[in-house]
Amino acid sequence: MATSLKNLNDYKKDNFKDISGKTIGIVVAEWHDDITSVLCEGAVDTLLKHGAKKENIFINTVPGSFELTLGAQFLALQEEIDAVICIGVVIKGDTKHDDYINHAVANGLTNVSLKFNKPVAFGLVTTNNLEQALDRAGGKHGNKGVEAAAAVIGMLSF
Ligand code: DLZ
Repeated sequence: MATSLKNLNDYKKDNFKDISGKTIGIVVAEWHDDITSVLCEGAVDTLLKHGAKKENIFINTVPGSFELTLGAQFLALQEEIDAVICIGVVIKGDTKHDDYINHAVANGLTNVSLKFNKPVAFGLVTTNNLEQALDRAGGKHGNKGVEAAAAVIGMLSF
């Protein structure tokens, strides 16, 4: 978790196994795409850094974060996909839309992961304002896309 003391990019990599043969799907929400694109870059860079092959990474977009769950399911049901990373940004507004979306995505991705027995990373940045989102997309709290990719590598190494 990002706090004033902890950067999202601090992750344990001692137990990471070779992922050069793994195929990973990424689902990216188009809402706040200036931010989700940076998160996606962080995820891809991290996968490559730990041995994934570029040709084994498949990026798909969905309209908004609410659609991440179905996007993840479309990918997870493909036999060749070993893990899925979902990326989105939901910023609090005047209404409770963020609550509904965030809970739906958290529950939905948990279900997809358990249904298909594959790692599905929750790379959803859920913030009170734009600044907090930018802080977590290459800003002072690192890049949550990096953290999501690290989570997937960790689970593929389980
Ligand atoms: C409708 C909506 C709103 C208000 N805010 C966001 C947001 O901050 N981040 C995001 O990824 N998506 C948002 N959406 C779109 C919903 O996720 C979804 O795409 C639409 O409700 C259509 O199902």
